[in-house]
Parts: sequence; C-alpha cells; structure tokens
Amino acid sequence: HAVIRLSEYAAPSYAVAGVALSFDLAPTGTTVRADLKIERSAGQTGPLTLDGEALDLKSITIDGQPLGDNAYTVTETGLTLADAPSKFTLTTEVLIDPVENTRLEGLYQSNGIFCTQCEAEGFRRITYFPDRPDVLSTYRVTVRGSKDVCPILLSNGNLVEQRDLGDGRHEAVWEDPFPKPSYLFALVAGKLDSYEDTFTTMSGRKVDLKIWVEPGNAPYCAYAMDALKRSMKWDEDRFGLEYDLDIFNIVAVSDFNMGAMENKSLNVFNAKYILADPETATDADYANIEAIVGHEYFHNWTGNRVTCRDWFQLSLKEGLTVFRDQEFSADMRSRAVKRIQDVRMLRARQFPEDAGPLAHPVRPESYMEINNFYTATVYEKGAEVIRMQHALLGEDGFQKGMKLYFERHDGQAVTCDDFVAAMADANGRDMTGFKPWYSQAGTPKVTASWRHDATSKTLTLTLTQATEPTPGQKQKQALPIPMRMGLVGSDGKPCNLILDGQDLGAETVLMLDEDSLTCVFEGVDNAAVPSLNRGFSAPIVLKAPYSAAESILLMGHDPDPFARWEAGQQYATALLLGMVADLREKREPVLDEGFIAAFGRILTDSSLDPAFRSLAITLPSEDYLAEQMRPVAVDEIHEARQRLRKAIGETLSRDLSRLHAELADDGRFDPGADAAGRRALRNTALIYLGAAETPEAVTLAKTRYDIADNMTDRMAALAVLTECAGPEREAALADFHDRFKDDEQVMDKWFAIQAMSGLPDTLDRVKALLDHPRFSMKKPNKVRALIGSFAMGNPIRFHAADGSGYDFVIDKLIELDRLNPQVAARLLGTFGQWRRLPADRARLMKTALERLAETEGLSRDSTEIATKSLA
Ligand code: HT7
Ligand code: ZN
Repeated sequence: HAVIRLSEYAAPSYAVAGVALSFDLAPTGTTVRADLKIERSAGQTGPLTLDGEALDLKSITIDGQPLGDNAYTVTETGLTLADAPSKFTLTTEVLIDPVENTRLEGLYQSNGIFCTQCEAEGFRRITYFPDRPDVLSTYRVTVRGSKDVCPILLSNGNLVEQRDLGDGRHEAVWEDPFPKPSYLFALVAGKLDSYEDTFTTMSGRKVDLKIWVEPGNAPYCAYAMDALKRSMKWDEDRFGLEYDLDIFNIVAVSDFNMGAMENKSLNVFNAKYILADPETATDADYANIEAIVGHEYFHNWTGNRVTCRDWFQLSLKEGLTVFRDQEFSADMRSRAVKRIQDVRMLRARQFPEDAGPLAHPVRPESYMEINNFYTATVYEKGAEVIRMQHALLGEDGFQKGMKLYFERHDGQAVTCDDFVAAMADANGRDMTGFKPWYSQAGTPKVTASWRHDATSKTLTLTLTQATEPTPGQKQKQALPIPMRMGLVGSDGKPCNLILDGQDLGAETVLMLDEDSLTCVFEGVDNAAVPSLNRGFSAPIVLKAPYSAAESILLMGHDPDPFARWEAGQQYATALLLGMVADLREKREPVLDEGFIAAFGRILTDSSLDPAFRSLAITLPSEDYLAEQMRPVAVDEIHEARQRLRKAIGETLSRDLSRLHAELADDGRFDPGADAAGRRALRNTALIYLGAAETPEAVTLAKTRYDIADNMTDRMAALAVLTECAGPEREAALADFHDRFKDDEQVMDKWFAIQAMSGLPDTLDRVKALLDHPRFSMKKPNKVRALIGSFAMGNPIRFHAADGSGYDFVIDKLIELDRLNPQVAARLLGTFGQWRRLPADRARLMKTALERLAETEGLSRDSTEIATKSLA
C-alpha cells in the first residue's frame, strides 16, 4: 500500500467547472450518470486521472462522442484519459451496489434508507471524479427513485424541481450554488419523517430547518432542533457568521461510521446524536447531541466555505471546529465543567496516542489511509492549538484573525499556514514561532520546581520542557508553552505576582519557549504554592512536586476551578500509584485519610456547582493511571482504585447518603446543565455508596433502578448493579432488555454496560451477546457498543492474563475488516499499547496483533495501524 506525503503535494491539473449527477436508485443496482465540465489548469500538461473504486463503468463519452477503447484506461483505483482536450464535458455512466456496501463509504443503505458518506474519499465509490478537497465545483443533482420506497429524495442546496415519472417513480432536482469539494456531496432517499422549525438569521432571512428520521422517531428530535437553533444564533453572536442558504436539513441514520457529517446543507448524523427523550437518553447523551449538532453546523463556515487544500490540513477544519463547539458548549453550560471534561477526554484519548506507535503531528506528514487520521490528535490536540492562539491574541484579536481568514479565503481550499498567517497579519504579530505546534508530535513534559526564600521574600520558579522522540521524529524542539499561573499563599489567599519589579496582579501567563525558564517572584512573604497551567492553558504533562498539604491547599483554595480539580486528580494519582506499588510488593496499601477528608470537603461544599463537585470527587480512570507507569500493572491498578473507592464510600457514607437524598429531582425532567449537574452528583454519590458492594448498597441501587424515571438515573443504578453478581443484577438487566428491546439506540447501552463489567464471566457473556438478534457485525454502533466497549472500556477483562481478551477482539476485528475496514482499524488502535505491558501480556497482545497483520487480504486501513503498531 502506497504512502502519500505532504511534501509531494501537487496542485490539480484539471478543474471541474460544474457537475451534473443523476441517480436512478435501486438497492442492488443504482445507475449514476455524471456530466463533468472539465478544464485543464493553466500551464498543466499530462493525462487526466479520475479516482474511482468499485464502479462498474457502463459508458463514457467526451462532448457526447463515445470513446474508443484505447482512449482511456480503467484500473481498480481510477480512470485515465491519455489525450484529453483542454476543455470538454466528460459523461460517464456507472452501476453501483448500495446493499453490498458494508464499508458505509459512498452510497449505502441503512435500514433501507439510501445515504452517502463521502468524506474523506467516498465520492470515488459513487462516480469517477478528481476526488480531492482542492477541486471545488457547483453541483446539480437529479435523484430518481420509487415513490413507495423513497418518498423523500434529498441532496445538497435548494430543491429546484420535482416531478412524477409515472410507473411508480418520481424525481427531485437539487442545486447547490456554493462550489464545494466532492467530500461534501450528499444524497439521502427513503421513507423518512420530519421534525420541522424555522430560524430567522441576523439579516432577517427565514431558514427552513428539517430533521429527517426513520418513521416514528420525529418526537425524539426536539432537543436536537433546539440545539441547532441555539448553534445558529451563537455563531452569529460570537463569530458574526450567518447561515447562507434558505434550507438546512439533518438526516439521522442508524448505521454510520462516525458521529456525523457536515455535508453542505444536508448534514447526516448517526441517530444516537439526534434522538433523545428523558426515558432513553442520559445527560451525557444530551450534552453530546448539543455539541455535535453545533460542531456540524459550525463546519458550514469552518470547513465548507473555507475548506482544506489536502487531507494533511484536516485539522484546519477539525481542530478549529472542535474549538468552536467546545466554546459553544462552554457558553451554553458551565465553562469550568466543560474545560475539565475536555481535558479528561484529551488525556484519555490523545495523550496515549501521542505517546504510542501511532503518534503524529496535528498536521501529519504522511499517511497510507486518510481514514486513519481522524484522530484525537487532529481533532482534540488541534483544538488545543487553536485555543492557545486564542489565548495569545485574546478574544478580540482572535476574532480579527477569523474575519481576515474569511475575507482572504472564502470559497478556497487552504492550509494551516494560511490560518496562522491570517491570525498573525490581523494582529500585526509574528507567529512563526508558534507553528511547530502543528508539525511536532508528542506531548511536551514540563517539570516545575520552586523554592521560597523567607529572607529575601522571593519565590523562584523554574520550568523545564522536554518532548520524548516519536516515530519518525527523533529530535524535538522547544515549543512556545503559554503557562497561565498564580501563587496561592499558605493562608489560601492569592498572592500578587511581582516580577522584575512589575506588579502583574494575581495571575499571569508565562511563556516557556526555550528548554528552561526561571522566574523570581518578589514580595512573597510566605511559602506560597504555585498554581500552574491554570485552565490547562497548554496541552502538556506537568510534573510538579506538590506535597500532600500543598495539594490540599490548592484543592480547597485555588481561584481557578480547573486547577482545583487538577490538584485533586494529581493528589489521587500519586496516592493510587503508591497503593499500586504496595500491592505489587505484597504490602497492605496505605489509605490516606487526609485525602479522603479533602474529597469530603468538596463533596459537602454547597457553594460549589454540583457538576463540578461530581467531577472533583471522581478518581482518575484506570487508563489514566496506566499512562503514568511502565510496565502497566493492570490488576493492581484495578485493585487499588476499587479499594480507594470503597474506602471513600465507607468513610463518607453519611454525607453521601444525605446528598443522595437531598438532590432528588422534583419529578419534572429538565435536560439543562444545572439539573444535569445535580443528577451527576447524586449518581456519583450512589456509585460510591455502591462501591462497598454490601447487600444494602445493592438494594439501594436496585431500588434506584426500579423507580428511575429517566435514563441517567437508570444507567447509573444499572452500572452499580452490573458490578455486583447476584439476582438483582440479572433482574435489572432483563428488565432493561424487555423495556427497550425495540429501541436500537438504547439497546447499545445494554450491550455496552455488560461488556464493561469487571465480573469474571464478562468475556463469555460478550461472546453470547454476539448471537443476540439486535447485534450485527454490519452495524458500527453495535460493534462499538459490544466489542469496542470490551476492548476500550474494560481494562481488567480485556487484559486477562491468559490473553483470551486479546484473542477474542482480534478474531472479531479480522472478521470486521472484511466488512468495514474503517471501523475495524479504529478499534485496532488499542493494540498499539502492547509495549507498555508487562512481558507476558505484551507477548500475548503482540502475537494476536501479528496474527491479524498476517491475514490475507487485510485492508489498507488495518494494515497501516498493524504495521505501525508492530514496528
Ligand atoms: N468531518 C466529518 C468526518 C467524518 C468522517 C470521516 C471519515 C469517514 C467517515 C466520516 N464520517 C464523518 C465529521 C466531523 O468531524 O464533523
Ligand atoms: Zn468535524
């Protein structure tokens, strides 16, 4: 499989001035006719090559004239015309098979609905085309289908014609006036219900909003529609960006490789990110719906109006749009809570990626399969890189940069450098030094040390940075690290920061842009504690030698809520790693009462937002702890965390029980952030009470399950019960199944919760669930719920000492690779961690991975992940 390199980028030799497509839809044999107005670009010579895969070419003409057999060559990857004229219309007719398309790229069927997924390179599975993001065209699309099977026919842009064709068929013609790359093309056709509303833009234009769903699901669209209208308003208010067409459609389908897709005016969503009501969706589901509806809508400007020159620039649209959706959620909900959740996610997904065999820069330099680069680095670290620019320039400076970016590049396909240049030029700043954040992989580690001198009343802070080598990048350079910080006095009060005689107030941003930086703060008359990287101002790992007392001081008094949370997490991490060491040495682990008391103070501090309290008293995950040690002591980490959870549950049981009772809802479900925060704290209390695994705890969880009137509470109770073998567990799982067996989305929760159970029979149960009538290897949500949750959400059972977890997952990934390589490769990434494990497990995991790598006919997607993971 060939490697594609950024350094080999060449501009396209032909432009496509206009595209007319017509589809005759039939499940196993859809005909696609394409009329392409092709023009050779100035100064370009050479043949015209169009991408095309899995297409059955039926006819080809140039300006209406059939081509002789020698005039073109068809291969498995495309079509080449050796002597194409400089300006002509190319017409092709191909036959494709949507039913056979289990890859879910190109045109496929989801529960009988025709739909497309073209990003990144799916359009070439629909017709022959220069399928690259820097070829922009206007599209006119005619969709024909049976009135019975496809009463609704949708594509991008405006509906310009609609007619009955007789013989039970009809057609619709759609025109999109905005030039777009092929990856933003979309078509949907089928039996769909709609949920409708309107939005009036800031210039007074009325936009028709429609969410299309499988029959019967329209009542579950209210929250998504509300989120869409709030997104449209927020983009106007915060970024001055207005929607540009009179119609905006969203379609929710059950089978989708990712979360959603921003096709121009026809977003396609995984139904789990649209459908919600209190009985079927958790608060986390509601928050995801808001974030993803926002994300796809915001792409209309950051991605669609200004797109990527090539796929190496993917973060140009994704990092920026994630930053925008994070800001949207922060403005809609609690900013502090959102920041903590985003950092948790970054640490859970991006930090391990950056430290493993698949590490790559935010702007990668090469790839074998672009689908493998829709990663946490491109998305989440990319958003952090934008966030740092926002912090450097301030909100006004950043908005000036955005304005210039759109003035310069609307309607173009551009690069990350173009984005930084707009930011720099709009603010009269030289940002060259910032660019290595795009090109250097790996997470910088910043080590802090400090010394207070009572005589001179100075506190000397030293920060040092280093980045470990990553595959293909041995040498690392110092990056510009903006470190927002303050000093918290031993009395808990913030100190004034005086540097070089200058009073900077209570907080400043230090710029660590060399290997090391030393600052001497003056007038510090007590042993103040540095509070560093407030708000997670840079995506780094911070190593700071806080004592237990200093951590407790910051947990209780840091004015920055993120830093308070972080102080607790770092304290808990140190404590748990100490317990792990004890367990490995067969010593009784030491449980730190001071730590539990500090947790207790946060738990009962009613001046704090309940959502924040819930996060602040949640221990770091097993995966996060595993990241902190080599080799990873899988069993001891699990054991230490369970013991500490149990000790917290027992020690704080009175406060936990009281809070659990006090925080009860008034019976009316409100999906808003405040009510969700109360439910979060209440359920965290329940989970700690359940950690004791006593008969009383099980009874409490079962009662909570039985009387739950919303999915958040029901799932929290079920999560406790699934960890406790016994009749209550089985009764609750059976009840859940019977209540929701007809609901595709909710059944994913049922699969996932069982796959994540720490009980010893989990693997057997997961294997049995493969035969459940609702499970299908052809449905990505089901695969992710059952196999993905086992591999990624159940460290103790996935890493079973006999290798049974690895063997099971690899067997299923070999099977899945033949059906859906993109989803298989994504799950395979977890096998890259084998080097971090103790020798026995490392050998078992590596052997399983090698077995997959040697499989005949393995896809390019899985080959790339397996080869890099084994290298
Ligand atoms: N831009 C979209 C990415 C996406 C995607 C990529 C590859 C294969 C399937 C896909 N479905 C969606 C989604 C987004 O980031 O907004
Ligand atoms: Zn996106």
